[in-house]
Amino acid sequence: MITGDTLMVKWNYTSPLTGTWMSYSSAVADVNGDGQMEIVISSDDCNAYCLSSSGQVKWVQEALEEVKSSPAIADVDGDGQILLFFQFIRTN
Ligand SMILES: [Ca+2]
Ligand SMILES: [Ca+2]
Repeated sequence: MITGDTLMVKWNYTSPLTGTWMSYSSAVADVNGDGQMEIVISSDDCNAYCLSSSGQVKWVQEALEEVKSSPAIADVDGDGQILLFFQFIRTN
């Protein structure tokens, strides 16, 4: 995360499985409806990560396949519940 005013790195997060940077753009939204924004990150380590605004892991979702896209987040049917969309590449 980089501050908007000084462009200083505030914190960063690397895959705990590979130790590498996440390859795709992140998405920012209040995914659990608590009024605080979360950062959702796709990873080619076969997981999706949800981080707090301070960089703490809130959840990790195993994807079984490499996640090959940035997440999209929206309430696509207008019921107040948002959905997270990821694109995977099946290797077999
Ligand atoms: Ca939230
Ligand atoms: Ca919905």
